[in-house]
Amino acid sequence: MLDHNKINAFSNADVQDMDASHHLHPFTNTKALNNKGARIIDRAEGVYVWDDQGNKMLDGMAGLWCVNMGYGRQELVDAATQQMQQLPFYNTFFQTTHLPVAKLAKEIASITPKGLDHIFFANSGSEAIDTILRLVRHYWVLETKPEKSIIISRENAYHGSTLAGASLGGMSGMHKQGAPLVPDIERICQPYWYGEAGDMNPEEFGLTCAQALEEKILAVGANRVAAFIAEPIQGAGGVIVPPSSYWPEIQRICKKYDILLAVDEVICGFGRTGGWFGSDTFNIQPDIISMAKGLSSGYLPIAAVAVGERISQALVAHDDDFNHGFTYSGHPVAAAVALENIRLMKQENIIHYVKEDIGPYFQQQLKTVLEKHPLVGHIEGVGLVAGIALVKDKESKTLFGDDIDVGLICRDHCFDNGLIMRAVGSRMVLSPPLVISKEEVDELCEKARHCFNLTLADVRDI
Ligand code: PXG
Repeated sequence: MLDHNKINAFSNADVQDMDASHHLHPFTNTKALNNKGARIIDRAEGVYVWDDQGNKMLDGMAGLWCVNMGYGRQELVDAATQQMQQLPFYNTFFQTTHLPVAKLAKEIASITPKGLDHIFFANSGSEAIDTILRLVRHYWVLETKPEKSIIISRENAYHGSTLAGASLGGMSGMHKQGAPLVPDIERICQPYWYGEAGDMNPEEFGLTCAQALEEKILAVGANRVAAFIAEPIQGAGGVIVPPSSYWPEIQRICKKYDILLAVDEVICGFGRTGGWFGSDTFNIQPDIISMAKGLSSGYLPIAAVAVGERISQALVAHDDDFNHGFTYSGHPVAAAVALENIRLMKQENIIHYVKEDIGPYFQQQLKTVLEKHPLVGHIEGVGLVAGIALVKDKESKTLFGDDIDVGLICRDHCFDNGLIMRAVGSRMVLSPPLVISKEEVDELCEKARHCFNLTLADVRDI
């Protein structure tokens, strides 16, 4: 075998040079990165990753919200190897199928919320979101209501980076690039209680934010609205957990106006919140959901859309093609890995572990160790996902000014001190592998406390 991926055949500078000369990184200021040189990640095991200098880091982000079953799972490697030997690829376009994809569709249908029994495969969360957009609009055409083409989403939502994903998302930085966006998309406010509720209590605020959907539907006309799309908990937006009044009201409004409810489970799916899906945790009954990331624990790219009866029946009843799909829709190797990943999740009782054991412990330890810290304004989370608001003044909830990027300062201290945490503006977010132990949670919290101290020392006098 070639040793082209053995890091010791290359110096750190060799890799950084190749990278700076030829690799365009996603969501990255290329100039700034190339001046500094990328950090080179070399290997991983359990909840830890190592860089090429031998520095060990606790991965509080599970890669990028995805390595749910942890690194180094030989079972997943074996599943990929065996499938590659037997059938490395065959398409599913022209009336063919194969065992891994058929089995995986059945398996996913058995764990998705009630009625979501038909599965369309894609390779990334963004492709799954594109699929949802095309499918819900197509559905209303089949229902002879083609004027129902508007999709309502939310400010500060993240639904991926393809044109449909960027358009549906509520990230202004993304809207500025590559426009014009997909038409017929409207947005409402996010249910960010800590940051945006003023004097309202969480329940009042949750209702108010949900009722913004009703106002928007009435403003554009219910006869024009195809669907509402939202993440159960906003992930990349900073881990925003909606008040408990929010989702029931959204559900009521969608029913009342006959609007499809699309739930983006790319982060919340596969155990993150202590249920198979965020929809289970929040008791949502969606018409259609997207999933990716935790489906294969990130070992291979695979994503899916689970379609409820209403849409699937319309598709089946309609004697024509749905003109959509990807070369690698239902890739056999990715499907085999996803199947093995779900088997492992069941064997290790991971949903129960997150819901009843490690999730509550994680949330409680974050509060015990970090809540009193002078930088910490608020901690929110469910299961194994959490967002921590860093503030200049706890009492008044005052944020740092634009001249201080407290999140990035904190993130860099974390990296330098053996902890990977992501910064979303001034919010620090955590989403560790679901297999994390209590000792590892303790280590994570202690490291975070240490890094918050270092951050405080940096920003106190500015
Ligand atoms: N929906 C949601 C809710 C996501 O979180 C996507 C769709 C798109 O998935 P793909 O596989 O196309 O990336 C995502 C992805 C971050 C970050 O910095 C988050 C995501 C992706 C990249 C970075 O937090 N989420």
